[in-house]
Amino acid sequence: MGYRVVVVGATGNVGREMLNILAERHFPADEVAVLASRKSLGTEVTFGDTTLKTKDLDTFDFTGWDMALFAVGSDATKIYAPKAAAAGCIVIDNSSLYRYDPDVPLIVPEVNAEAIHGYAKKNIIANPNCSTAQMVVALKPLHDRATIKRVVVSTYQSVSGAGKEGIDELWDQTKGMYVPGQEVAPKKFTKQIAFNVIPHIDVFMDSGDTKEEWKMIAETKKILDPKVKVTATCVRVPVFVGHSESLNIEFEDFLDEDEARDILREAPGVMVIDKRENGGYVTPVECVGDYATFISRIRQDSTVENGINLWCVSDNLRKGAALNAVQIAEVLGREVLKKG
Ligand code: 11C
Repeated sequence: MGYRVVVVGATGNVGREMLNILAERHFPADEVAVLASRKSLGTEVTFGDTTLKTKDLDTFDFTGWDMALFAVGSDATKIYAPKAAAAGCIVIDNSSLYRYDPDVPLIVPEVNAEAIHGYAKKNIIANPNCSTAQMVVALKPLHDRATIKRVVVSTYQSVSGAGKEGIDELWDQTKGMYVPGQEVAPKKFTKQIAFNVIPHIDVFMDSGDTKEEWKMIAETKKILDPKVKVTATCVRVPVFVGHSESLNIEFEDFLDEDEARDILREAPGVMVIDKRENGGYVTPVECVGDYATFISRIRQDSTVENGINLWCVSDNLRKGAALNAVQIAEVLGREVLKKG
């Protein structure tokens, strides 16, 4: 016997990827329900070889369903996730609403799968921010070997992190640059994104950090180790899919660059492509549709006692969102629900 699975927000970019990945990985689902808001009601979405018609999130009864993968914003999550959880359906939530709640585990399966057992307090499990997910996959095996003290991360985040409106704005603005009179003014982003970069993602906090930067700090502490210090600068770049990160990592113990490369080669969820030659590294367009967190440019940082620099790229809609949520569902099935 398999699972009865709900995908909430099934018509969005992340919801569609969740369905693709559930099918690709042959998730043992006996039944899948796809839910959407009233305005997308009846829209058909693809699940493997079949087509499913969306049902109304507002009236759906979660009773008897094993798990619900939520890919809607925090406002809708606030209304419907507690409803699902109260009906006994375990919520795997992609929004930021529950991530910092001490009674909700925040899981990246390659890093802290064992924390899943904390789900029972609220029947909710949180999925991290995309930029955090790929970073902690890269950091975990290195932390286990040499204990990370501090990470300086600069991100190069694709417009799909800002949803369909972000993708459309980059596309329309880029085309508009070539057609006099059809220039597209910034709307989703605060400045022109075509042929530009913007050092601002999410709202500003009192500290001067943006919320995106704050999330990377808070989530890394919760998932990996509260003792690890992180400082981040998050930047939006004119790339459709795939977040990139430059990481400068300082360790307690010395870690040689060759050993770091060997450790990462063996690490779950990681693919090392690191040749010191033209093109011997991964760029975001090459990671689209893949599961891995790609690591390149691994090298010693000789300006500190125990430092390593590296470059980390991943599909933000997959490892950063839908894939991680499905991996959590797999752990939940294997370690907790144990059906079949
Ligand atoms: C971005 N990282 O690239 C954001 C998107 O907290 O789940 C995901 C926001 C989140 O804009």
